[in-house]
Amino acid sequence: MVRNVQTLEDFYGARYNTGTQPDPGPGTVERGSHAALHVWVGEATSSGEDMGNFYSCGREPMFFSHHTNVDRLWTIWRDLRGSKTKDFVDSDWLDASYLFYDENAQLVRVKVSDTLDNKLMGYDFQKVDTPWLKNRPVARAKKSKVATTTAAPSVDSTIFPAKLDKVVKVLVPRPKKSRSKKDKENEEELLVIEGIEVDTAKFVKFDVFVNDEDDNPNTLDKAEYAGCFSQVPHKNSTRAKTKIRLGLSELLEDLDVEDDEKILVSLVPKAGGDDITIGEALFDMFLHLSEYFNEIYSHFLEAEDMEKKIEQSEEDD
Ligand SMILES: [Cu+2]
Repeated sequence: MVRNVQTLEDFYGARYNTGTQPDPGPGTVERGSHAALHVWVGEATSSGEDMGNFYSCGREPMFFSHHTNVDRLWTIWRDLRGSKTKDFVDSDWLDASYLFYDENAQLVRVKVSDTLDNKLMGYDFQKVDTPWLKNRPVARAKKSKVATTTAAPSVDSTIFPAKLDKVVKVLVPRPKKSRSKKDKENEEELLVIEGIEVDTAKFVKFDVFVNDEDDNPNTLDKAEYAGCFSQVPHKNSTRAKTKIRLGLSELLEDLDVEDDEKILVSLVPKAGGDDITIGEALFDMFLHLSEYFNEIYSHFLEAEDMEKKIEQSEEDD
């Protein structure tokens, strides 16, 4: 969950507040190990009770230790950021609040901003070694030429929307190549998979690989593995349209293909593929001078809000 995640949005998930489309896109903290454990512990039925479904997972005692561990991983991630921005500054998020009963059966209102530092809530996690941080995965094939020899179609052909009932391979051109260390610190290179359409009541999962020479890639501990999309089922069935962003700067270094113009992307269905449609795959560069950006962005949101209020009051007049 740490690999290939440089930006807040890619860890926590995309911005979701008034005016945003539903399901703007889950972050790695949610869609990887979190979803996997829900579904793994739930019954092997399509609805997956108790742990494998949103409405029933709280009935499973395991739920509480699982989510405590998610909080612990979240804390480790925040600590690893050192002086980099740890949290969004969007007040819509920080001031969002929820009602809980406390130990005296009194209702208390808790804001998101109250929960970001666990020490303020009166507990801390035992410090454990994190030797895995230093172990970058090894490439199955360094400097692979698969992107120049493959017969896979280019992303600009008409392969999308594509149903994920089998492995889909596509060539994606990069916006920039041969980037310096400084370039990478400023801008994250992202593979964006847009228009992922799924049934919210089903468990679905697909894995994403870059330059993997296998017809059916499935090696998750090698550098070619870029990440996954997965979803814990909800009780109600609706069509959801979402997206994921996968940071690629580290991965391209590990594969030693920084100078290549194109990469070969494999989308590999693992569960419910019959029911997954992919809108498109594209590259994007994301500026992540994050502290600075975050601040500018929050001012922009405030100004936008203000504008809406003025427009509204003009309409009312
Ligand atoms: Cu959960």
